[in-house]
Amino acid sequence: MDDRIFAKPQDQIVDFAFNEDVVGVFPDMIRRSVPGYELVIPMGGLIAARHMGTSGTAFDLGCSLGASSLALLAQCESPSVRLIAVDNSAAMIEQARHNIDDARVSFRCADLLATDVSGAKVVMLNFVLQFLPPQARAQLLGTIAAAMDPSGLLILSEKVQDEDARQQRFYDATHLAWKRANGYSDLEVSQKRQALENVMRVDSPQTHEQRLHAAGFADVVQWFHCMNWVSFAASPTQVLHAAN
Ligand code: GEK
Repeated sequence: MDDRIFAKPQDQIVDFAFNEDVVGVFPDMIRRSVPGYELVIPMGGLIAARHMGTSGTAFDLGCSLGASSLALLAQCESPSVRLIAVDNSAAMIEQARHNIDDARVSFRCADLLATDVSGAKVVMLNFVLQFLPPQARAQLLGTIAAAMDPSGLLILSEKVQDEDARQQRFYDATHLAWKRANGYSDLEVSQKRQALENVMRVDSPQTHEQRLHAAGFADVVQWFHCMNWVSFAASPTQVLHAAN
């Protein structure tokens, strides 16, 4: 279904929420709003699947409709792999359950901040940290680094803000042009921006990288960057640079 959520003028813009209305249009919304989404998800799934091998447990935290889970499973034939997909939006989890018919997956409607990822070989956090309270982010990453398999893999994808104001202006202008080219009106763009203002607070790529290291991820690779969208692969031990 086409995303028309912000197409009509709204008297009062309320904070963006991952409710039933958003679930119905989510694939269209994210594809038209996030440059690189259609590359980051399958490529992240491939990186994650190579790391999983033929056994172990993966977590898709903030799974929405399960695109990252599907991308990993598509590259992984082994029946011994387990995947736990977590989202605190009941509407999202219900639809994800409906979308994914794979006995290797279990779904949890839960707060990812309270999710135990002990022993995980892979943790995927795709476009989710940006919606968490900024003060909770370092602690979450520290908990994941300490709990996961020491040679496990974290995939972290995010919207970012560039530290260089001139560069950021170029990205803003290009993103606006891209959204217009994808059929969004100026009204839709501005109403959505207002709705996200209090909900999505983004960091710079440098903040992400420093925070990953401080949290206990010794090996960090930034493998994707397109304007204000980045993705990192990170591990508590130096396994990524040694990968072949
Ligand atoms: C994808 N990863 O397609 N606990 C659990 N879920 C949460 C929490 C929380 N505390 N906070 C937010 N969420 C997906 C896309 S969307 C990104 C992720 C976007 C969930 C929220 O309900 C929503 O489904 C998801 O994080 C963010 O690869 O819409 O830009």
